[in-house]
Amino acid sequence: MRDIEEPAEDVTVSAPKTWATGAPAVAHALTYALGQTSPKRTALTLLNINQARGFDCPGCAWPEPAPGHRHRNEYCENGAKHISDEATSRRVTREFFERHPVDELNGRSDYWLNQQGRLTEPMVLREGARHYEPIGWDEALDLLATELRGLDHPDEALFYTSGRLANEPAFLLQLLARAFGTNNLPDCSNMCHESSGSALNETLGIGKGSVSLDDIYDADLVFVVGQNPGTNHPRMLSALEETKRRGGQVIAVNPLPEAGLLRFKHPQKVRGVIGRGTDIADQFLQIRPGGDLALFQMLNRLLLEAEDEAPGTVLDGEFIAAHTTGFAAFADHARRITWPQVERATGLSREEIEQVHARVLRSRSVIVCWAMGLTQHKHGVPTIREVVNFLLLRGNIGRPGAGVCPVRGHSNVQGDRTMGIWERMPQPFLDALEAEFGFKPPSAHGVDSVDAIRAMRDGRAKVFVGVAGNFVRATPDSDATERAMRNCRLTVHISTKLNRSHAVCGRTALILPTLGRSDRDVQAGGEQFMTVEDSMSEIHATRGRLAPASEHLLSEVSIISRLARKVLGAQPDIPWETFESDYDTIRDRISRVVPGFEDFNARVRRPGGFRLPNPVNSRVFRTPSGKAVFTTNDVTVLQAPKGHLVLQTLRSHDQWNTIPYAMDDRYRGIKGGRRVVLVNPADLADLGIADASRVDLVGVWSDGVERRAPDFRVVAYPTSRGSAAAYYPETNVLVPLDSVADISNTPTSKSVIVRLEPATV
Ligand SMILES: Nc1nc2c(c(=O)[nH]1)N[C@H]1C(S)=C(S)[C@@H](COP(=O)(O)OP(=O)(O)OC[C@H]3O[C@@H](n4cnc5c(=O)[nH]c(N)nc54)[C@H](O)[C@@H]3O)O[C@H]1N2
Ligand SMILES: Nc1nc2c(c(=O)[nH]1)N[C@H]1C(S)=C(S)[C@@H](COP(=O)(O)OP(=O)(O)OC[C@H]3O[C@@H](n4cnc5c(=O)[nH]c(N)nc54)[C@H](O)[C@@H]3O)O[C@H]1N2
Ligand SMILES: [Mo]
Repeated sequence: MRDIEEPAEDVTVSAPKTWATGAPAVAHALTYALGQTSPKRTALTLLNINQARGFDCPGCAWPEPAPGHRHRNEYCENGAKHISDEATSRRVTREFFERHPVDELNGRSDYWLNQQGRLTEPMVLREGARHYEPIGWDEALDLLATELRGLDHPDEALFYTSGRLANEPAFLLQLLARAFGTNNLPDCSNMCHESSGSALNETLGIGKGSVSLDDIYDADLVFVVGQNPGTNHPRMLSALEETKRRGGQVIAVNPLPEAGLLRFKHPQKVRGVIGRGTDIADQFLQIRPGGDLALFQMLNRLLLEAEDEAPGTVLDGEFIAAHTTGFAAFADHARRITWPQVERATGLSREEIEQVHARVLRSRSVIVCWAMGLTQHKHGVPTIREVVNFLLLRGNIGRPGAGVCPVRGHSNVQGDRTMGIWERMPQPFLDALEAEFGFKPPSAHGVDSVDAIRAMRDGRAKVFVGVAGNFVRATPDSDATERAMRNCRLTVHISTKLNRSHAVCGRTALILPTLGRSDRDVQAGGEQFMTVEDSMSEIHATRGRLAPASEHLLSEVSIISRLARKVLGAQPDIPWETFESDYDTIRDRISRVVPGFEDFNARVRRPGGFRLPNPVNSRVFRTPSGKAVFTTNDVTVLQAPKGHLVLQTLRSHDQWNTIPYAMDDRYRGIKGGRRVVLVNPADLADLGIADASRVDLVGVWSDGVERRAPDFRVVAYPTSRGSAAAYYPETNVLVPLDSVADISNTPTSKSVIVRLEPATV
């Protein structure tokens, strides 16, 4: 295979697309797959995605239809690219590390590092060395165990995970951390749906979505807010197409006219490939960033006023009286929101919002879906609380076709939380661990991702262990984070592919290569499978089918189990060796610790698996009052100072989180480069900046530190006034570490105040 070259930035721009998917998407996926591996391996890989006896697509957490209702190709263009990226035939060998010293790797792009292929054997970077060198598994794990045991306090260790981890290794990792004595389990969710968890736990008593796929199909009205499904959850478009076919409507709320929100051509149906496709959004609200709280509060005021006019016909009075608290204070507050406030916060007209209100009145059942456009703002938690208020008013919780739908990102990010990957797991979970394993887990909360960076920066954390993920690129304030990582005594990454976190490391560093989702996993007890939980609480098995990328790889379960034996010894008495050889024995333990997993091994073997109960769907709310909670939330108007813009950092069509797969963003009409900033033409005119000119993005934040992302090409683009958009992770350098969402501590990646300066390079 030819050498990988650093991609050149040579941007061309055409008009954004008004529809998503269809035949070109299938072709794009196949081209990427065939660039990574052979046609045979491509076929074997793609045909096993999301089949009942295959593996779960790691592309996103959108659920699969019930077995029997799946397409032979139940995956999307981007899922296929993602899995081909893992199934690549390219390999990173010890010779590679001999050729490339760490300081060189450090200067390489995320794209180039990822394109080198799968990691093949454990490597160590010894203190003062310039190159990673091979190390045996035993020695590598001894090195890590010795460092962990030598710490003054278990809280000096950090165990980061990303939502790629399946349930079994996730359960073992939190067990290891807690038996070792720390709750320091930061995860990618801290930067993702933490605001959803915070808001939903407080108001509904459970931090998860309540709807199923059938609910989506049956809803009269679905809101898609702060989400770009055409790129990030393409299979969601098939579900919305079904909603429309059954007579439902869709309202999209977004600063950008994203292709998938407008029109959709189903790639696996004839009418999708050759026809015009389905119009998805019946109404598109081009909102200003951060305006959603004001929008939903005004919708709530309008509902309250409609009820005044026709008492007993608009609100679900019975539901409110029987199942909620806080209504009076909420209503009093919501009634006071004014049109000028809402128009300023949202940039929407009164007429548009009244039109939405009319649709809401006509709809018996309503669902609100959302993703990063709501969660990654300073007021992300109050915004989602206001969404809950909106649904509670008409009893749109706990009945068919209605409910909350935070659309998760990583394929098992929700499952990891269920398994105990959380720095603040509630006491009943810790008690259940104690009862099952006979040790007392620490009860003091651990650190989340942002606090983990602070802890490393301040020398309070000394050993960083990352299982999956790419911590230094996923986190905010890249310069500060890189300094923090370098401040560690030891950094360790359990990974499938090379990324920048391997190059920006502690004084000593380990790379521990592991099996991916698509790799066959054979242990002493025979061939193993693992399990995952999707965005709608469905639990099912995932089985790799491909020959592993190298004979030296260990599964995540093996690595964690072997490490645990070295770190913990025989105390407490946990059968790590048995766990490693037979994953059923892990599931037995899970079934006794985690509610809803009774009879886990039997139920997960049924085709399609099973769904975890969500008490909200029986209108049981596990809040302190036992009722759903109405809240009062103050409206924020997000406005950049004169001469500045509100920048959101988002994903292109050709990337998977921190990893670009190619330099294009097809639906937005961008080709050949990632250093672009999308700005409304009227704002460009106001700022006196020409389309296609080159600028630096300069962050403005109260600490006075200048944060600069150099050399971006300006693209005049129909984004809402006053806002701009550019890709993550190139722009993470602009997100201040201390700029976080209230309550959830999530970095405010969707509202970074910047100005554009002529490029300095
Ligand atoms: N192909 C692919 N699939 C993925 C991923 C990937 O990188 N690539 N990542 C996975 C992960 S981990 C996640 S979390 C999800 C992310 O899925 P998304 O949340 O769809 O991802 P983003 O690209 O961050 O897009 C945010 C969307 O919110 C809009 N937005 C920004 N600010 C606001 C606002 O204030 N209000 C409103 N209403 N909208 C706003 C943006 O214009 C954009 O359309 O996707 C998952 N799936
Ligand atoms: N500015 C800005 N920052 C953001 C966001 C944003 O929108 N804007 N989004 C945030 C969000 S939503 C998220 S979820 C985080 C994502 O943060 P992370 O989850 O930390 O990042 P990923 O890019 O998904 O991690 C990719 C790496 O995971 C490893 N990997 C892949 N598959 C496997 C596997 O099966 N096993 C193991 N052990 N390793 C594997 C590979 O080595 C790969 O290089 O980023 C956050 N950061
Ligand atoms: Mo995410």
